[in-house]
Amino acid sequence: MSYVDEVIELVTKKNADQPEFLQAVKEVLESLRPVVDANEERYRKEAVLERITEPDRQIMFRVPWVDDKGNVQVNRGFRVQFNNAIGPYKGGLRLHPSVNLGIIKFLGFEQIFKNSLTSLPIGGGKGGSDFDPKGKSDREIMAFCQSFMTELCKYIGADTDVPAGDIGTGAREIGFMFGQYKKIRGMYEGVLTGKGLSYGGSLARTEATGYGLLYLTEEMLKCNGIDIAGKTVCVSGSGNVAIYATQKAQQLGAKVVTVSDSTGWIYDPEGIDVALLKEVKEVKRARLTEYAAARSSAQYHEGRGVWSIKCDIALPCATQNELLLEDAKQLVENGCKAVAEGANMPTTLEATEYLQKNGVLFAPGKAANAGGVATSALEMSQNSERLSWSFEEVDSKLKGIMVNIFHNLDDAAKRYGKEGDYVAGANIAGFEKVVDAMLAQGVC
Ligand code: NDP
Ligand code: 2IT
Repeated sequence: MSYVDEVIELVTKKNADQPEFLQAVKEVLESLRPVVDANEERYRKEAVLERITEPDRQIMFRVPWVDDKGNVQVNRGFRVQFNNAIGPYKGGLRLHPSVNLGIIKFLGFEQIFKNSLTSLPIGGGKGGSDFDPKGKSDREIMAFCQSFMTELCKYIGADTDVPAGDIGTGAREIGFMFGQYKKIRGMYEGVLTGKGLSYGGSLARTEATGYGLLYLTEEMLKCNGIDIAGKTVCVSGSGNVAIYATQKAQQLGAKVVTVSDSTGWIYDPEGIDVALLKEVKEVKRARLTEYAAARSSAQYHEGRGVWSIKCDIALPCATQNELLLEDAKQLVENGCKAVAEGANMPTTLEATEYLQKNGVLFAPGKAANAGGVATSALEMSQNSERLSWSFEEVDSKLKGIMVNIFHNLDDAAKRYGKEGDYVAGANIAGFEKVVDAMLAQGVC
């Protein structure tokens, strides 16, 4: 049995109850076959794959907090510190009722390779809680965040592990967590990224994931002879990533005609009104029905359905496994030319394979959404030198990083005879740097 097959079997046995983690591991290891086969003896001897698929540590803790009725609520908190071969652990905190250890492990595992692709010195980690921020008052959010940080602060620090936002964690939550860290540890340091601008945040971090997604997509299209201007785009989600992806797509001359949330979706053939979307989602924290009520060209539909709309480019920006095989078939039938993942693992393995086999350009999340964490690393640099850079400076660095990521993965794919397979390219390019560092540092 090949080394890759052996490790897939081992990881499957050890983590049978974690389907998302297994999905992420299989996708990565399958596409690493050419690299692993070429180095099989050394990698097997050093147990490289066993080590990279097992987190350095997994922290789980109780998060008690008092709701507005005076009742004590208890949630479960997580931080998975996966791999710090190339830098301190770095990755977001997800607050969503679906959160469990397997989901945090899948996200932490992906983060290792994503962070390596940015070319910046950051290792992989992820955390969060099964807390549901929906419908909670600001005071309840603060109570939860303070309790969460009271425990988490024992394990993180500017040079050890630097959390940030993800689903359900935005500027408000980062602010409450930063305040609690400072109070307990007595240290004013860049322990979190995505901070507000008045206390150490970076300009352009809010926009970075969505903007970065479009910078990479534009470069991928350009290298394949396609101009993004004039193209029709379907976006899913309506959170941080979706909003700024929509904004940048429109700045580049494309027309975005859909967005969605967990209850329904909007088809707006005139093009999404970003200012209105921001008002509904960032300010009012309301449902998309409010967007439809305020705009006559918009149609609101219950349930899921954005991938049924004809488009040239699809940008899934909501959550994992939201673009299924049947959606991929529909996109191909409608002439879709490119899919770039703003979310983490939004496309199932079968859907990815179908898109690639049918000639759709496919940019995987670990490359396409790396602009968020890359700009977080730029926030860390600014915190270290106690300076803040202008929006233009951060944005131009972000663009350079995204263009560079595309060329690195394109080159890696070509080196292993997999031209145009950007999934393999991203995994190989991300893996090579981490493994080099792991081998140099010995068994640890
Ligand atoms: P937000 O919380 O800002 O927005 C999430 C959006 O996705 C909302 O519209 C939400 O709808 C929808 N959504 C969430 N869960 C589900 C679900 N189970 N089913 C259907 N819709 C859902 O999060 P972000 O925009 O920050 O994150 C979106 C994706 O991008 C995630 O996969 C995240 O891991 C990834 N990502 C985020 C980065 C960042 O910097 N923020 C960086 C890189 C990747 P509703 O409002 O109804 O819940
Ligand atoms: O998935 C991701 O890359 C993020 N949620 C951003 C992580 C970060 O540290 O900025």
